[in-house]
Amino acid sequence: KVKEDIPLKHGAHRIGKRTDAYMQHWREYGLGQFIHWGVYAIPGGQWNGKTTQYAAEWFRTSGLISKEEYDNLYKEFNPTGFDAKQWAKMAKQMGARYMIFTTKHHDGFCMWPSKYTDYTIANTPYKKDIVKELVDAYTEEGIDVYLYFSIIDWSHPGYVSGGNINSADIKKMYQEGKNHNPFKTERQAGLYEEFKTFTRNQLFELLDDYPQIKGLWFDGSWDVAWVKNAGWVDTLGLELREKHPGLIIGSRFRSDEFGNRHEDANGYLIDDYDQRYERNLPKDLKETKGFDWDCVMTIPENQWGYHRDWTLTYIKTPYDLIGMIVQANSLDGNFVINFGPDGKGNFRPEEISIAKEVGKWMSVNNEAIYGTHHSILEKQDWGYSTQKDSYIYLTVLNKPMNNLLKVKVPRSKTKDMIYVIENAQYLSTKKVAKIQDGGRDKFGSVFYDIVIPKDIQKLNEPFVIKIKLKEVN
Ligand code: FHN
Repeated sequence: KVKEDIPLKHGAHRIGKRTDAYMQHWREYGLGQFIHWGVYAIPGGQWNGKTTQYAAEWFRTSGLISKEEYDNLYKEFNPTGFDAKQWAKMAKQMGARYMIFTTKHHDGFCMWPSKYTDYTIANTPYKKDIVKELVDAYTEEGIDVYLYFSIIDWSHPGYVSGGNINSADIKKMYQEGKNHNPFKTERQAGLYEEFKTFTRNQLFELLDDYPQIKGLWFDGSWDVAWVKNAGWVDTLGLELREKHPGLIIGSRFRSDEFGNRHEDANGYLIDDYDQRYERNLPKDLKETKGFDWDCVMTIPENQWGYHRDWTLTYIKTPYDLIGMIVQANSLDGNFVINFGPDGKGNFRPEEISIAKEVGKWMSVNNEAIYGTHHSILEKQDWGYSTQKDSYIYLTVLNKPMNNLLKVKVPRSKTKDMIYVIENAQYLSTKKVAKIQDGGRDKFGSVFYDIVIPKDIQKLNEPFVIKIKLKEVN
């Protein structure tokens, strides 16, 4: 028996993927850059000789700095080293095709001169509009810009958290219809109305001021007060889309009326792509449920903003990140690497070198990433495969000890036909790959052994073999 959908007022507005050109373009990015930058970059996780182990962009809550001290940091924000054009060049060289920038993180500090608050870049010694500089510079380099916007805003008197809808007890209470009221007083409830108007104004302001942007990237929408306003948020989303045709918004903006985030009560994706993958990747296509998605990834374990001490956790290597770029694209997602510049506007040397290494690899192998999707090959131990038209890209992350790469090619869906590899070539050397018959299994899959030559054996990095399949009988 087919389960009937629950009628929802504020669930998904579409079943299945967006099919327009804007979203098709989004799907083909492959690689993006995230930048977390704000006044938290000044302390960089340290204050009066003490270091927070926790995420540096949450420093206001670290207990190492008083709220008052933190809220006055902006008076020192003067990133004299900031060069938007250079940042955009670095992103371009890394191979990023979109960029997400924190216009406002949870502390509420605005990197643009918002007219709705004084807590902005305009009132720092730097004065200039950082969002504008970045939007212009990245757009100039052909990199699409998305604006990160935190719903949580600790600087606004009307902002109330009311708890996290992700916590099991709150979610249960909410879903059972028990009145979980996020507001302790009526005055608080009234002030929250002001906060909603303020949030709405700021979002329209961003769309007005930076019309080139392609989308808004929301965060902090797990707050119960926001979730409680699902209907209002839904309308706001529709208004934003009306104002900015093609606007792309992920699943972190709103919930349905039952407090479900990302997927509504019927299992449909809310808004344009799944934003659940933060510091983790789906393991297979089944897990993605066929949704569009991107994954945002930190280089240390969980530091988004600048933290002075990068010895606290493991730091991902360029090859860790390249492996993840390929994994994401092989599962139809985009991969986004986060950077956290310091208080002067400089990227730390480790980030510069990672961007260079990733860029070096991308410049040779980006054909395996841009515009590709999951391939018809099943996941194999040597790495991941992506596909574009009839070409399949095998990205080898685990080189076999015997230098014979066993590739399993599936059975064709056409009766009595099988797939054979028509030709194969290394993307880095452009040389033809030597292929040997590797046998068949009883299900009709064909195996090939690709003989890895000396020059590729010597490589100390992932490599790509581009193969073309042909159906024969
Ligand atoms: O709390 C934030 C965190 O600081 C960071 O901005 C990430 C990026 O996705 N989002 C939140 C945690 O989910």
